[in-house]
Amino acid sequence: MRHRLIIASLLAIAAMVMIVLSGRAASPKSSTPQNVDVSQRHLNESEEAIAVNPTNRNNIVIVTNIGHREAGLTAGMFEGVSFDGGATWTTRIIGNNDNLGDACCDPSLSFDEYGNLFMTYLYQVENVVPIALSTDGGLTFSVIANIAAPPKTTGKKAPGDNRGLFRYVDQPTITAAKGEVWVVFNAAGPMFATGAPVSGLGQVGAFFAGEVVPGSNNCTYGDVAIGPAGQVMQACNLTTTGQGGGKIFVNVDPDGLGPMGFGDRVFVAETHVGGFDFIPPQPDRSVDAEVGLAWDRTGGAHNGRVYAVYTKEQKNESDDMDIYVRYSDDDGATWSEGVRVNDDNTKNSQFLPKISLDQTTGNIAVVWYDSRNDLGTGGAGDTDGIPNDDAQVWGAFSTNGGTSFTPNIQISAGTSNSHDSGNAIDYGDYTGLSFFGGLAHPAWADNSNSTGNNPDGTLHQLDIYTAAVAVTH
Ligand SMILES: [Ca+2]
Ligand SMILES: [Ca+2]
Ligand SMILES: [Ca+2]
Ligand SMILES: [Ca+2]
Repeated sequence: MRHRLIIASLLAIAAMVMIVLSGRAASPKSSTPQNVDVSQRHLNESEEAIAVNPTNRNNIVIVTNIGHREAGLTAGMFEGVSFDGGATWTTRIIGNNDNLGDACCDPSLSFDEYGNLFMTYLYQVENVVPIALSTDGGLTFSVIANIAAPPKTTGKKAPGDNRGLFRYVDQPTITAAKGEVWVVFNAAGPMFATGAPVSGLGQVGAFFAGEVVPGSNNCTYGDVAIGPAGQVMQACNLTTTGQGGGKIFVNVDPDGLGPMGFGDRVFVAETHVGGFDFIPPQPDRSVDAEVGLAWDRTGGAHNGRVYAVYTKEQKNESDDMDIYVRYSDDDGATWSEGVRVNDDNTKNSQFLPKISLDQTTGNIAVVWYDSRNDLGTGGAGDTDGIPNDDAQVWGAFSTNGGTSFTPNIQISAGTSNSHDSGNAIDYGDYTGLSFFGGLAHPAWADNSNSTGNNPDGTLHQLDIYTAAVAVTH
């Protein structure tokens, strides 16, 4: 620990020297927040989850994928824990055949109002979905449940026909609030959901047997949100093969853990984004539309409004992807027109959005990877003279219930190139964002080395970066 502090101090001094020497000539706009390299680790970290503890807003936790083979590991994920608002981080590898098992990847995190930190992820081999709980702000976790395929006919919410269910599992997402915790994931075809009651710190009941979400076959990369009355919404991307198209659907369970199940699916938006839609800045993994939800439980002006963020490709296979937000005031039955969040005038790619709602204010934040500054003509946004293959991270706020968004903010100080990382999944399938108490905390994969402390140098393997972004109006 002490060595880490000394090293951090030396790095800080080195960074100041570099800033003086460079004369800040290539510095981003002054509005760009201070970037922090959380992982400072050799090899690739990507596909990150982040959560801020509502009982201690200085406690922030990040968990990400890592490359296993390159590190000589068979399993594991990267974890960073901060107790000073994200300025400094304690880091380790978790799920490397420790008490969290053989963690593959796909982490999702959620703190609840008691300070419980829930985590879900995928195992390497087993086709069950683990739920882990930390009651000490992310310093330690233990597995409290493994969600397996339910028996075929038992349980009040049992699916009718679950042949083939759990042949594989993918992309679990966990959300906790209002005395309940829910997880959704793709269970080899349809989306599957289950939840458990929560009554205090470390006080988590049993997960029910679970249910198949109606009409969700081939719908994946989902999200789940909890409303002010304890109602639950899942959203997913119905993807056809390849890049041709996608549709966003939601389903609502109106009484949460009560006896009712998820209702019929409701169409939200057409995206033109397939499950594996290739774009120049994400050329190896490709992207999906990456729908995300946020539900206002503030009791304020827009209490009960639920927001959905997603990516839309303007003309199919144009690579001109943009970020949109819609909202619903009737628990997902009807949706507003889409509001475009990115405010650039280019035809370049914006992708992998994340939304988070500050439950202390009702303001929303959206962040995404953004290639607007890569015109292939050199300069700060272009690493290689090729247009639209480099990316920065940008974001915006809405302080009026999603009616409009603020001028966009460049959040990453540097410019990254995912293909240069050699990471087979590029930046990953998603990015992280947690917005609480007026500060948005994004987490993203970055190989710009803008902070000068990525041990792999510039435009090589990815580190995980974060920043504290103050709400703007
Ligand atoms: Ca497409
Ligand atoms: Ca665009
Ligand atoms: Ca470029
Ligand atoms: Ca790294």
